[in-house]
Amino acid sequence: MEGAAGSERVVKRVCPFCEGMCGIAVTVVDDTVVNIRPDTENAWSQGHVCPKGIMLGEVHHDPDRLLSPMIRTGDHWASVTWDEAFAHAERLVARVLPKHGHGAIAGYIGNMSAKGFGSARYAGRFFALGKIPNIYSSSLTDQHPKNVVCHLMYGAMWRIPIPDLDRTDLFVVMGANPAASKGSIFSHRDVLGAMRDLRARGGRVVVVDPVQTATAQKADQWIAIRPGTDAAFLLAVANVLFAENLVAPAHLTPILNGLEEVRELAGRFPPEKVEAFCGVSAGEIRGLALEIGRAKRAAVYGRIGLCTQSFGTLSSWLIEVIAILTGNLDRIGGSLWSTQLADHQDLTAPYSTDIPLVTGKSRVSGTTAFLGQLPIACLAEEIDTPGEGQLRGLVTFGANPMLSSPGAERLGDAFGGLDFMISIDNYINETTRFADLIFPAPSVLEQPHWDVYGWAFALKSGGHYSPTVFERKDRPEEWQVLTRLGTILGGEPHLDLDELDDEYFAAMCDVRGIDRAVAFAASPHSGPERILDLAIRSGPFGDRYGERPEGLTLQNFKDDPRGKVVADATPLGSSVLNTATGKIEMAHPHFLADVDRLEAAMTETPSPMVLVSRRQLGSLNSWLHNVDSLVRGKNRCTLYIHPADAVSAGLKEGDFAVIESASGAVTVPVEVQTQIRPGVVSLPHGWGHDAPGARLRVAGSRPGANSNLLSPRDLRDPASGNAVFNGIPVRVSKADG
Ligand SMILES: Nc1nc2c(c(=O)[nH]1)N[C@H]1C(S)=C(S)[C@@H](COP(=O)(O)OP(=O)(O)OC[C@H]3O[C@@H](n4cnc5c(=O)[nH]c(N)nc54)[C@H](O)[C@@H]3O)O[C@H]1N2
Ligand SMILES: Nc1nc2c(c(=O)[nH]1)N[C@H]1C(S)=C(S)[C@@H](COP(=O)(O)OP(=O)(O)OC[C@H]3O[C@@H](n4cnc5c(=O)[nH]c(N)nc54)[C@H](O)[C@@H]3O)O[C@H]1N2
Ligand code: SF4
Ligand SMILES: [Mo]
Repeated sequence: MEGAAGSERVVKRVCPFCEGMCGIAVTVVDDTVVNIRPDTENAWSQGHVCPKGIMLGEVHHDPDRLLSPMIRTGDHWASVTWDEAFAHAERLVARVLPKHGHGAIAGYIGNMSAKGFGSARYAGRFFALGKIPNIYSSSLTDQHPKNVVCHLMYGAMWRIPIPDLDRTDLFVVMGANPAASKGSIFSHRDVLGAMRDLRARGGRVVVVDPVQTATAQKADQWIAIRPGTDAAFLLAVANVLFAENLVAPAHLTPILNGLEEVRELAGRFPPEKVEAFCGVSAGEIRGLALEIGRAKRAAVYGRIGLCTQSFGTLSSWLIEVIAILTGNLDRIGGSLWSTQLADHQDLTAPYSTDIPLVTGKSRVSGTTAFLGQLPIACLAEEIDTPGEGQLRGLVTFGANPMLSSPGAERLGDAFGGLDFMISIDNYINETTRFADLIFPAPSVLEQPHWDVYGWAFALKSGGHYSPTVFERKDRPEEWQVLTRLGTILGGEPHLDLDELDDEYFAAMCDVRGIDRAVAFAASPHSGPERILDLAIRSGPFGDRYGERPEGLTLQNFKDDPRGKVVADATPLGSSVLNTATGKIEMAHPHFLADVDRLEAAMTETPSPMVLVSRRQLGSLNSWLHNVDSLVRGKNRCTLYIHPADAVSAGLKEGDFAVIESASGAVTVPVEVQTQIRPGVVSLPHGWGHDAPGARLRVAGSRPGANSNLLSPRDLRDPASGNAVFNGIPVRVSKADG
């Protein structure tokens, strides 16, 4: 586990930043990380790694990273003790709670709240203890359309099918770039390597993307679709499948509702009708449809480019429809559901499975909340619009909405007007600079790790326990911080934390049908370790606390730093389904009702220039730009533009361009690229680190521009409320001077 040579030790663990779940070996001398290398012995990743995992030491040692709680008075920040911080939190909450109640408090959970050992297991607990009724999250800038789709079709919003890349014959990638992102809602140790293996065994890879990404460059075919038109494209694919008698739901037939409705709908979308809209010839659409229909096994995968567009729900729905029509859903080599070794969802997720699709309307604009959450764009207006129910207090948690969401300007003003704002974060950044109080989260190396979301979207059942590299005796553990802060927000600051945790654990034992007394007796630890142990032991491969002696416990993973992969995913049949009928609802009226909007869009004159987003290997949304080795070298916050468009705009490589949309303008250098569809430009998100008051010295010295200043607040997918970052109409011109 740990080898010692003098003061040197090597700790094997996993990088938590993305679903790659790479094993790394961290060499530490005294209190300093001197080297990180890929762990070739890791049972899952087998030595795969990217530049971010190797830089975990720099992230940990970043001098701007917060080590103690911070209180803001005006522009001044003071570092305080934990006791002072909790006392201050009580004072802050008292500004709102007695007079306005919990309805005036909101939470905003971001991407990083899901990646910590404590936070992944206590985020739901925190908001429950805090009695916070208004929860906003980065889900509504991400996969919410998929949640809506799986909720309606399968009765379970997190039962999202995953492409079985290792066993397929045809892999179709739409709106995803695993070469940069490493796969999303699709955990794989090495997507590009698996694409290479697929092609070597005679299979094919097709990428549908307005940009010929590094993934598309490794594919057999690139289809340069016009942004925001995938729903029409996929309806035309379905049209051809029906027309050519390639529809064969096979094993799904007995559990399928809605085939006739889908047949009728697809009949209205022959390839010839959509080719101009999609910017893809009818021949190319037909060719792909025939290929999908005739392939023995095909996996069609759609991700962020499909979710964060105007037709996010329709396109995400149609990805499922194509899999069902061709019998590829729940089939080896098609798309499968995962079987987790340590499923936490019923234990800790802030989402309930028994939730209606529509959960309310917003106070100010009457916007629909789907599955418990309002669009992010509603947050600013709910804060800055006076009246009964106005939001006056906010907690942000592992989130940087000032860079990651639309409408940053109004959001910043709104944050400035709150009665209190508390953040849990590692930095004073573009968002947390507005907080009155920041609780520092532990660094990756200051806590154990067991990936929750990675394994949830993996087609292998496995697990890996990462030990803490640097023990921190001077601060409470993160779950304790969350529990304590939760009680303060809940108006019950004097509750006993250990008792609360025992209560929480006992309730989880009940969920899993485990005898409480047995579980308590077998669990020396408390907090997240105890929950993880329960998840493993009561899971499909667990020992059920001794009932199945050959089964697994957390200790088995602590004893083996390589981790374990114990099974490949297999079809799960109707056991996954939780719909009222017990069947797959392929043609839910919620989807069909949105088709008119698509048909209307097809008659509109397209914008001559639209913007899409892109990810970069060295970034993680907005927050790794303070690591010098990840941002050194040439400016990465550039606009990709096609040579023909560059000529029209009078731009050449390296010139600065002004990009304007209905909501704002940014200025960045251009990179002239043949690998992009004419009429489309691409910007990375997560830049724009020039906010006054942020304490990010490296990022601030190479700020880039915030691409979301170009994302209009009112542009969203109305069927899910999800934000739109792709297909935004823009104008590009040469910057003065
Ligand atoms: N234009 C455009 N915008 C996008 C996207 C896009 O493709 N294009 N993608 C969207 C997507 S998919 C997402 S998920 C969102 C992400 O949106 P956010 O979650 O709002 O953004 P992040 O940059 O991931 O912010 C992570 C925050 O967590 C903090 N942090 C880092 N480590 C920890 C930790 O251990 N604990 C805690 N508590 N905090 C920590 C960081 O300092 C940072 O403030 O962005 C969305 N925005
Ligand atoms: N290095 C790195 N890795 C990350 C992240 C990161 O910021 N950096 N973020 C993580 C997060 S939070 C997420 S959610 C995942 C996302 O992971 P991915 O889904 O793989 O996201 P992207 O790499 O942004 O790829 C989106 C692709 O969609 C294309 N696209 C845009 N509009 C359209 C459209 O209308 N139709 C089609 N067909 N394509 C379109 C874009 O050109 C782009 O190539 O990545 C995760 N991994
Ligand atoms: S960021 Fe993802 S791909 Fe990179 S090392 Fe970490 S887990 Fe692996
Ligand atoms: Mo995301």
